[in-house]
Amino acid sequence: MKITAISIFPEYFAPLELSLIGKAREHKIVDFKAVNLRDYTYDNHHTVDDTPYGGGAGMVMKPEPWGEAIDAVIDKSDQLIDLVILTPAGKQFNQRVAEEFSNSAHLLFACGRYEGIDARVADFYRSAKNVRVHEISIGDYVLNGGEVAAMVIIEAVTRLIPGVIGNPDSLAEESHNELGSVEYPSYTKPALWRGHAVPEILLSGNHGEIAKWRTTQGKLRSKGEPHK
Ligand code: 6GU
Repeated sequence: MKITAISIFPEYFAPLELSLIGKAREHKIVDFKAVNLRDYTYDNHHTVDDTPYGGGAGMVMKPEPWGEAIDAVIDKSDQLIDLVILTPAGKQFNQRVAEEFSNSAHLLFACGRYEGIDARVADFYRSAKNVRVHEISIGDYVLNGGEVAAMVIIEAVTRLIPGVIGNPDSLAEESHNELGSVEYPSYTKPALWRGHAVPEILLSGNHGEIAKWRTTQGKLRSKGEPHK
């Protein structure tokens, strides 16, 4: 999978060299590249934003640098590109979307700052060949820019690619694979710690009863109730 992130802060993506995605890159499963949006400006000040039409507070990112930067990525690619425009007004990211994105050949993240990217950028690429546009938010709160959101999505998506996670069984069992279910609580040795014992059922060796207990506990947890 190719992953490209366009941003005015490409250094934000340095941690992707570490940990999971680091491994995925080493094994050539994921090819990540951060692109500096300012490389696609032509004025002396490398301007990427301007005041909003219609008035109001804040600044809007100009469409021209975005168009140039995205075109440069598209022109170098012969694959279908999933252009992910990060905006708090987008569709909320979840595990279903992560699974969809994990099948992409090329994820291209447009990380906006300020009051977002001129809306015509999304409109333009919606009618472009070989591009699918996704406007995505990672939750109901406001971040200063899409960079951290892109990192969240990259981590959620890349770990679903075969070969990125050491033990694929840990993918099959984990939280959110079924709608509304959240993972059951986990315990390891010692069996008694600071007066808190591991639930007896887990020591019973009865795998049928253990599976039932875990389902119940997972459901309690997903309602925000503590495990019993
Ligand atoms: Cl994708 N961007 C920004 N700026 N804020 C957000 C977000 C994205 N998702 C949640 N809040």
